[in-house]
Amino acid sequence: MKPTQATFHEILSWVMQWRSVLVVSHQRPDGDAIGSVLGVARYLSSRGIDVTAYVAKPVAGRYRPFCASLLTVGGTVDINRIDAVVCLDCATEDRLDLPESIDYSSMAVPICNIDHHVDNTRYGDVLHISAESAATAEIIACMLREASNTISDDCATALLLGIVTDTGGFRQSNTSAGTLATAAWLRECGADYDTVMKQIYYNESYAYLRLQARIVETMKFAGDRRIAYFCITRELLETYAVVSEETEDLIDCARMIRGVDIACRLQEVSDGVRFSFRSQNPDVAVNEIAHKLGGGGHRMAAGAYMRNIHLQDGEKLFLNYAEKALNEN
Ligand SMILES: [Mn+2]
Repeated sequence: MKPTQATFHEILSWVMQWRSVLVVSHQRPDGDAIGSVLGVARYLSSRGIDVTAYVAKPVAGRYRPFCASLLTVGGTVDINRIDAVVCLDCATEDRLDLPESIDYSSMAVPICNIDHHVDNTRYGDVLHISAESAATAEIIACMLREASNTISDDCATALLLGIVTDTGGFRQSNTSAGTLATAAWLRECGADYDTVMKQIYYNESYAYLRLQARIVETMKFAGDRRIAYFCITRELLETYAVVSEETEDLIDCARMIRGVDIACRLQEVSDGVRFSFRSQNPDVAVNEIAHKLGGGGHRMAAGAYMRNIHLQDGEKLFLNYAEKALNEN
């Protein structure tokens, strides 16, 4: 039986009962994943809990200034010395960014699942899923705010990083009054707003900007120009000397074009194609397109990963589903 929704108080007292906790998020962690992991890890450490904050691979350079020495990057974790695992911002158990030494299905350790993805599979033993929250970091900040008047400045900075990145710097429609109030509270707690904004929005390499220019120049359109998309080949990344971890936000080039309802980035990877989708029209749910391609996500932001498929075939599939999605509206 799937666990029912726990209150903030229940979640926090459940987590605080353990001596040693592993905190993880999803593979290819974004700002919310990293901010959530760091925020929880800092809070639990300050309460005397032995925390392992784990990511399997080095995080993108822009996030590194927030990590200090807190993150365990790669390697093995001895599950026998872990009392509980806290999973953050991860909708499905198979996307968890666990050490290779740990197999989810045979893991006998209790699990807490905190997330804001509408399609979360409700795995784990105790959970709090809030699809209304803009970021998992927002859920955590609300939880900590209920428990304490204040949190440390670096815990607040980590959570602010999560909220800023998952709202696109407070530009996206998921930014509610509650999101802004929570961000304001984090700033009162001493969150370093300036560093977060500079690291995320004023921190591109010239190589990246050149690639962006190329993508804008060669943007493809369909569906009466309501669909804008581009393909990133491995050759293109090599030519521009940009690593694939840095390509996440290029989709903004497509979505910011006036009249575009569906933006998509198709990226060629070693064994298939990775898709990111953004909707600019509340009536067009891009997670429905993502589901058809074996992925998932939110109505306005989603993704998919198809193995054993060529870029051209991925493009055809995407166009077919995207045009259908538009015709239904
Ligand atoms: Mn998130």
